[in-house]
Amino acid sequence: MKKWTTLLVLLVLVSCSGSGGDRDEPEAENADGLIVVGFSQVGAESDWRRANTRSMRETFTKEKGYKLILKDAQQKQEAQIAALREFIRKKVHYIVLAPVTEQGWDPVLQEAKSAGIPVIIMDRMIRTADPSLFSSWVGSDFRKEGGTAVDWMEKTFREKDVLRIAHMTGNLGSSAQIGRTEGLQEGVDRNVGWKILVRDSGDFTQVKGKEVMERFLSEYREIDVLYCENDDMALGAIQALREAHLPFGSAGGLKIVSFDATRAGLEQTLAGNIAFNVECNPLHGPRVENIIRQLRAGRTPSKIAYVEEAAFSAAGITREEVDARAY
Ligand code: GZL
Ligand code: ZN
Repeated sequence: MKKWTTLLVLLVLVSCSGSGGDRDEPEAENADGLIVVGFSQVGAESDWRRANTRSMRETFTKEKGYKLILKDAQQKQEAQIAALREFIRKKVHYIVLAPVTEQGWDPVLQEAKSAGIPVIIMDRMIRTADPSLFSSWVGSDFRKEGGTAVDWMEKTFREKDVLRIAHMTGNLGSSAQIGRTEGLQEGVDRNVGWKILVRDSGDFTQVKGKEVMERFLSEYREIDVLYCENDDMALGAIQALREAHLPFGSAGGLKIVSFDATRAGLEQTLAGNIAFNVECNPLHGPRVENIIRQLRAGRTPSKIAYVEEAAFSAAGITREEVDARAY
């Protein structure tokens, strides 16, 4: 009797170990044949970000053969790294990363590469010594966005000998902040009369934008331009200006330059409260899907793909343009 029992136990053990399949290859398809996309999103800090998330949800639907796993990191890099490790454990087919800041991604991207999972970077950029760690990046040319704003400032304030600028930045270390700040710095280097009175980060949110603007106004009464690196912070600054009963926009006084051109931002531009607004297009879902299609077809997508972006002035924008906006 003893001999048979041992044999039976042995058979059971062998059959169990076999059921795990080949543990180091991504599953070709998951249970219901869907392509599983793990998406690590910065957060939900702004209208822009929420539109960006919507674009991804609308693109990667079950009907189109996808399963989207979305993780919101509340603007914390360590939460994004944990999300990527979870995607690797789950053996997703593709990872999409919208990196909160540019530095510190190589170790976790190396783990994804070792697991054979392609990574697509979207929106902001990463700094890496090893470009093989990601398949493709799609996003904005943030420095060009800054340049567009500065071109408008040079034209608009040509006669002013001195231009006193308050600079509200986004998340420090994010590509959007780095590029838009570089654009302004190039303008300051070119225009001897431009003075940056004060600089602080509003973290791309409306609440922080209001707080920072209140501080700016408590320290400086004579500000000609607020160079504000997204619409949500600009909305906060407008609240602060209203509470301080200070003139701004078409009423004269301080002029606001902003970025994103979200619907709320363009409503303020149409109302004359924001003088100039540089578009930052969040609708990256279809672009990311196009990259995944190329990878699935065995083609090599372009490493870098910038999206075309426009700009709107209070003087030129129309109601039709605002109503036509997709986000
Ligand atoms: C820009 C994006 C920025 C937006 C902000 O592509 O990274 O982050 O300008 C958002 O609104 O928070
Ligand atoms: Zn942009």
